[in-house]
Formats: sequence, structure tokens, C-alpha cells
Amino acid sequence: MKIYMNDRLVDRKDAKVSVFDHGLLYGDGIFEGIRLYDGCIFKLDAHLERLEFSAKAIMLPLPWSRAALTEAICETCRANKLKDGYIRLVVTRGEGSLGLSIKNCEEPQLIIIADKIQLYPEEFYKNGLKIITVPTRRCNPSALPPAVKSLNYLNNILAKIEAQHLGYHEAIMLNDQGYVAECTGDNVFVIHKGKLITPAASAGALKGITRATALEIADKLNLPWEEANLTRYDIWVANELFLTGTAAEIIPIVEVDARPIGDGKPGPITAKFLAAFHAIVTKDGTLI
Ligand code: PXG
Repeated sequence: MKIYMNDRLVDRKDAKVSVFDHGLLYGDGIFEGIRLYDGCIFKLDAHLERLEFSAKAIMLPLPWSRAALTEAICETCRANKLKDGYIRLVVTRGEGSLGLSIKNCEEPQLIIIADKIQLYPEEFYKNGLKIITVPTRRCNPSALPPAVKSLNYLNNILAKIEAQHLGYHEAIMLNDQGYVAECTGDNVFVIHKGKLITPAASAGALKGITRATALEIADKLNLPWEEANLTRYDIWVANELFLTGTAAEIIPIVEVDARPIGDGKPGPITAKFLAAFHAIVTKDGTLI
């Protein structure tokens, strides 16, 4: 396997970062998770824009243009003879001294990994997933904006640990006001009385690329949608529920906190979203 490091492809065994890299020492860095479908990189520009915004928010100057990053990503996919898979783009603050200051970190490090992806089992898409709400709250946006896709995922990891201890694969995280923010690695959507509702980024949700795609699909299906605060009650009584994420794509949820959603089976509108999503993934992309 070839890994892209800074300005070239290297063998996996040579792809190494310094133990003084602030990405390792402090989670000081940003990343993107991107999908490759049949030789087409899905929504690459949107991912690179989000990376640029994350970089700006944490004051990490990116020395690579969008065109250079695009070429490096395509080159990595081609070198690994990948047609379908997952691309992980990571930018760390780079090597510095043993202190929080970013002043000595002069060279941000770029890492691009392109590999096969471990998908959720097909059964989850057919029969739906059962999830719970966990006690760990999503970070307050004034402490660490959840819109920044940073290397600091401990908040989400703690929630994931809680979910897995209880035998679940995903979990709903509330914000510090008790409203639904998102799941540990996916955005949340409710369908209720003919309307699609999802928490706003200000409620603690990442501006998911798949989330934006789901909103585009809603427009195509003529389904009205809004961003609104959702309580656990709104989730429990929803007609349908689904999650969106680059890895999960669109996944139907059939139970939350031991309450069946709708009739406890994936809903008919969710099925339309899944079909529409699969129809566009190879059309809306950058050819490698
Ligand atoms: N919320 C969070 C907190 C995420 O990390 C999403 C929503 C969905 O966003 P996209 O742009 O992918 O539609 C994410 C992204 C994993 C994993 O291993 C998941 C994500 C990122 C990296 C790894 O499950 N999800």
C-alpha cells in the first residue's frame, strides 16, 4: 500500500510521523473522510472546502492548494489501484516543542490514506439499526466548535464506548441544553408528519457532506425540510428516523432508547432516500 506523505507517495512501512507532531501530542489537526465509488470521488470539493474551513477555524495555514490536494488524492487512489473505498485526508499541526504553543510548528504534515472500507452489514440497511442516547454530551460549540473536523475525537469516542458497552453500534449525543446534536460519527434526521427535520450545526452537529446530500434529495423528492431543535421526545415519536455519514451512507433507525420508531421497521420515505443516494454517488464525483 502507498501512502501520500506531504509531497510524495511512500510505502506504508515508511509512512511515519514525528513523536513531536502536535497532531499526536494534542490532537491538533484536522481531517476528512471521503468515499470513492466506481472511480469517482464523491463530493470532493465540498470535503476540501470543509477542510479549508476547519483549517481556518484552528488557524492552521494550509500550504497546499485545492487543486494540489485534489491531484494528490487522485494519485493516491490510482497508485493503490482503488476503484471503491475510503480516503482519509489528515493534516496535522506538524512537529513542535513540548508545549501547547503552535509557534514552533512550522511545517503542517499531510497524510492521505486510500483503502477499502468496512461497511455496516447489509442487514442494518434492510432491517434498520437500534440505537440509544448516551450520557456523554456533545462539546459545547463555544468550547470546541463541532463544525471543526479536528483530530480531537475523544468526545465522540467516549460516547461510542458507552454505546458499545451497552451492545449498540451508534448513539445519539445531546448538547448541553439537552437537545439532540448528532450521533458519534453520523448526523440525525427525523421524518415526522411529512417533514424532514435535522438539528442545525449550532445545536452541535457537524455540517455533514452526506447530511447536505440528504437535504438535496429532500428537495428532489419535494419533501419539506427544516433545521430545528429536537428533543428525545421528538425522536421517540418520529414516524421515521435515519442517520447519514460518509461511512454509513444513509442508515434506517428502527429503535431508540427501547422505543420502536414508527412500526419498528425501516420507513418508506427512508427507503426513497437510500435509493436516491445510491443513484447519485457515482454521478456527483471527481474522476480519479
Ligand atoms: N458527525 C460527526 C461527528 C462525524 O464525525 C458525520 C457527522 C457525518 O459527516 P459526513 O461529512 O461524513 O457526512 C461525521 C463524519 C468513523 C468515522 O470511523 C466517521 C466519520 C468520520 C471519520 C470516521 O465512523 N464521520
